[in-house]
Amino acid sequence: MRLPLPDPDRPPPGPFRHSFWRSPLRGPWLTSLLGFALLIAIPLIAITGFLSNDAYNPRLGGNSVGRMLGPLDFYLFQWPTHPSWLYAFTQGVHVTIGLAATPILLAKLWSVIPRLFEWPPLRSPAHALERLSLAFLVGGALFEFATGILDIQYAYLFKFFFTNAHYYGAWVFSAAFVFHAAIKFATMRSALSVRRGLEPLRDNLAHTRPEPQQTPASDLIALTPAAPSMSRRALLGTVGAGSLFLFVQGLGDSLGGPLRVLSLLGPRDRFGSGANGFNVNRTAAAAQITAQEVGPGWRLELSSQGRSMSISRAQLLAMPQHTYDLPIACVEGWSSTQRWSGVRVRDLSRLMGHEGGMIATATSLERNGVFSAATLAENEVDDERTLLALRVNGAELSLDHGFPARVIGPALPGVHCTKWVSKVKFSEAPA
Ligand SMILES: Nc1nc2c(c(=O)[nH]1)N[C@H]1C(S)=C(S)[C@@H](COP(=O)(O)O)O[C@H]1N2
Ligand SMILES: [Mo]
Repeated sequence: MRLPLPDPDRPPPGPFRHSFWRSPLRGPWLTSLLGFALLIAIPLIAITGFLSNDAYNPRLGGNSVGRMLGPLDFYLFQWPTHPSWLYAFTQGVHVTIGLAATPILLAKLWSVIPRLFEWPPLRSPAHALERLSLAFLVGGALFEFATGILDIQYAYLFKFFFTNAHYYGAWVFSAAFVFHAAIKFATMRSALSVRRGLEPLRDNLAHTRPEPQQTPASDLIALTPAAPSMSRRALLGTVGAGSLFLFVQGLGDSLGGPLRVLSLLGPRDRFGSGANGFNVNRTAAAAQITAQEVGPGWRLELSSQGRSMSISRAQLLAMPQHTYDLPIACVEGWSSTQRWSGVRVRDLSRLMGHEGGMIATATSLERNGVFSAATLAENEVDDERTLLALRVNGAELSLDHGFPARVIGPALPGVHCTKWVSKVKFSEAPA
């Protein structure tokens, strides 16, 4: 008996038939315009994402990224400490542009959906390769956007470790994106120039027609178009308005301060009602910090190359105190600038007999957290603004913000600002 092979000229009924797709709005111009917007947005998101990996400093093993420096790690330069808002800026761009690009991405996927049902599914080895690259492109985009949005919304629906999954996903997506942009660039340019840029936006609903067919024929243009239910400018206006809304609300979250009220969809406190008057990321209760541990018996253990000493909070307060306005800038895209006071980490390293050039690992009293230890690089330790903070905004540090002592420093990713510090260990930087 012979198996019936799929007939290349007779697709099964349903979405595999070209006539199934009837929107008169689909066509190369629409897809190209959306593609053009993504061609600007995606590289910004990707570059700032890879910069975040650099700032996390994977060279300093297991540095809140859950892994050692590997061949795929983007670590090209030592993350600077100037300006102090650098990480707030790069990560704000990453998350805010990422949110704003989401409606554009969804519209772009809608515009090319007939291609998901191409018939025959695989025509030749070259065609198979192209479809595989599209699977990585679409799968990578959906995975990166979905995991990123779930993470900033604190919706940990996934069981894997976000940082690693989002990072390796970014390599897959970026590679597929570069490949796709390279092979489609000429098509995009000609689709946008044939219909003279934004000209189709002039058509109101009554004048909305399918895009003129070209040679070779475009499979995006409907063969049997339905009557339009909205014009192209209404479609793009809706996408643009959604994108603008997400941009503004993301901007409010990343700039912080009074603008935080704009973060309408963010899960974080918008009105400065947390302890010390600002947002708390993980409360002391959630981290299971006990009153006993942070009571009068608390001591800071300093260690370096086999030597160690322990000092009380009163002794820390007796050391020279310094005050700086510095942001906490979280990977989730929000930032919050406060006036921090405390002891320079550099002064602690001097106490241990070092002139500079050491790295410092701060360990928290928190036991099971992923973020219970982080290592500061040499330039971060040596910067005079890097503090073991004891006070904030002129008041005692609250338990939720890390009492008795926490790390804060210029341009540090938030995750390196360890709270409830109990140990600081100085070591030589790895070669
Ligand atoms: N011990 C400990 N320190 C921590 C964290 C944590 O969960 N545990 N979270 C980090 C992260 S991811 C950020 S963004 C900041 C948030 O500081 P805040 O809660 O004072 O706003 O603290 C950092 N320090
Ligand atoms: Mo964070």
